[in-house]
Amino acid sequence: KKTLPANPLPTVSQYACQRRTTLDNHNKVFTDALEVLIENYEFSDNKGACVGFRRAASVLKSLPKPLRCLKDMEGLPCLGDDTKAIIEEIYECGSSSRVENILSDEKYQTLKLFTSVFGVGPKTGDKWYRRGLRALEQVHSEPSIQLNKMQAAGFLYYEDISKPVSRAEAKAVGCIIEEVASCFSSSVTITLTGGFRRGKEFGHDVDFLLSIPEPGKEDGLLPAVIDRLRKQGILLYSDLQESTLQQWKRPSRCFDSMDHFQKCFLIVKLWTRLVEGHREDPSSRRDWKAVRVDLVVPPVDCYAFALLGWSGSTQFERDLRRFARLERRMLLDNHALYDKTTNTFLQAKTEEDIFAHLGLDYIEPWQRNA
Ligand code: DGT
Ligand code: MG
Repeated sequence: KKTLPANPLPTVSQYACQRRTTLDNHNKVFTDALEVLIENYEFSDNKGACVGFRRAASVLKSLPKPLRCLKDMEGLPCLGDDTKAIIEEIYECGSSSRVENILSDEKYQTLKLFTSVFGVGPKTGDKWYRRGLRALEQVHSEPSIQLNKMQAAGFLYYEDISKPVSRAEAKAVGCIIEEVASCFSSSVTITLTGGFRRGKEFGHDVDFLLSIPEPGKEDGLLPAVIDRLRKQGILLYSDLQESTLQQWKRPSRCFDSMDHFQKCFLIVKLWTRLVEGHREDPSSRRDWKAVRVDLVVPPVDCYAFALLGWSGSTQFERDLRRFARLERRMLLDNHALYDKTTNTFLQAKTEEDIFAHLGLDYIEPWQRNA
């Protein structure tokens, strides 16, 4: 007599770029727990442990239904013994002691707080922690601490930029950017990328790709945009990074290296009356909100690669690159796709072209929430 598997799941690929991951996460109890571990390993710069747990969490996010028993984990890729033990404990006790210990750990709590400030990464956070600092007010009133320009803005606008940005706010920001960019050139197009392109209702910032169809015409676009925002009195912070594309040779193996496009990281003042669906709140002290905005200007011939690279999720991007390298002997980054077998660059006008070069089924942006 044959017995059927308890819960037959379709075969799941080890690569996020071969899975469709919507925002509908049926295994949030488990992925939330794993994300605490990941964050804690990021704080201690344990890259190896991060990789394993990130892949495991990403596999769980892609599943079409909740894991109902331990047997459901059989045959799933990327679930190491540590992950399985955590899932098992959550099944049995409702929570994981390893995760609970981290959540109540003073160092974890403090680093989470410090790194929630724009411009403060794990290294700086750890430095402040080792000096005995535990609260943002303590950092701010410590005379021996020199904040850089980015961190100073991070503290100044902390209340606003630590709050999520809504889709309606992102749209309103888009209208402002579109308006100021079109003063520079009427042929500028603007595309919302990042989490909002993947269908998220809230984000930590708003990411846009700006593009001009005529090659070379994009020089000077961001300085002009920044200048106009300043003149309108709505520029609260700007960090302009000029293009370093000349130094770029071919895709690098390292995901975390930033791309070479002209880009800027901004904080803008968004008048709340410009936000659709906004209702006057008489108790509110201000009629504006500070919002983090990233603008990126890729040259036209890189546009599809930039769009794919800036749409995320970060885990989806990592797995696309890993897939390209290990399964196709190709190097992918935000600028290009390079075939190491033929030593050629593969051109692409659209994201679909890039998936086709890689021999992958096309994955829609809202299915990239890996
Ligand atoms: P959010 O803003 O928290 O809702 O989430 P996302 O997915 O919009 O994340 P965000 O804004 O940090 O970045 C958007 C995408 O841009 C991200 O999925 C990948 C790309 N990106 C951002 N920073 C880097 C980086 O340092 N290196 C590379 N290669 N790509 C990056
Ligand atoms: Mg974003």
